[in-house]
Amino acid sequence: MGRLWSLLFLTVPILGVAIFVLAVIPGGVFDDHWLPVNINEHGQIIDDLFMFILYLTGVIFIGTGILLFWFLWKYDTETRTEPVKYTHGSHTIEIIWSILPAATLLFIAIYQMDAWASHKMVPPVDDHGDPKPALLEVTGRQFEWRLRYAGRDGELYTKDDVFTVNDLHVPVNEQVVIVVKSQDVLHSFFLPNMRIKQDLIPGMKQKVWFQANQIGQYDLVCAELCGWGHYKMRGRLWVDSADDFAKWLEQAEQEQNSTEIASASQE
Ligand SMILES: [Cu+2]
Repeated sequence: MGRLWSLLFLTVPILGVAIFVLAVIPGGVFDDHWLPVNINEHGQIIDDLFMFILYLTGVIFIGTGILLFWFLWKYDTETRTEPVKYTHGSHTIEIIWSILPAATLLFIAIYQMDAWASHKMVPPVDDHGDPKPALLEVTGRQFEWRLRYAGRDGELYTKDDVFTVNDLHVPVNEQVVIVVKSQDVLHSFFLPNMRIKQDLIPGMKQKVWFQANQIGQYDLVCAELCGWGHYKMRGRLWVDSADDFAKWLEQAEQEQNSTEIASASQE
């Protein structure tokens, strides 16, 4: 009976590894269920980091899985009747298993510095080397995304700003900078296809940036449990051609102006 348990334990690493293998084979059974398609010019560095950590932890997982099984199998109580011997352990092995993980974590910390810099530290610049102005501001609030576009003058927080809700439009093949903030509680601005995820902290303005390289409609979701309606805090990301984007913004502006006129004439 004891050995049956060790076999049962073995199925966990075997199943785990099988899913790993299926998931990383391009065009495989789980190919579409692993990472969503990357449409950010600068997204590959995140995927590479992810896969590197996946392979590394995968190897360690297989090793410890096999070790666990081997101990269970070898020291089965039904076949081994001699009493347990206690030992004070091995100083050398303890040193090795402390240094190895420390060195591995240090290596990952150094290895990921470029990815961190490109996504969090070095915002895009314009032709003159100045920081590129933000195209829009996104405000997370329970339970929707409020968007404020810079409008015609290309400057945020001016009279011609255009307001929308949940439908985030951006032009393709262009560096886009977005100011993100929260109005109430912790939210997380998540564009899975852009490999962008930024926690929003009330009272703090932050910037995210990306360059979409594929036209289409994608997800904009909140990745922080922010209240009862968290599940429906879902927007859409539209990557448009430059022309379509300009048309859409103009239309949004017209709609905004006509409702303003309508509400003003009712007063
Ligand atoms: Cu939220």
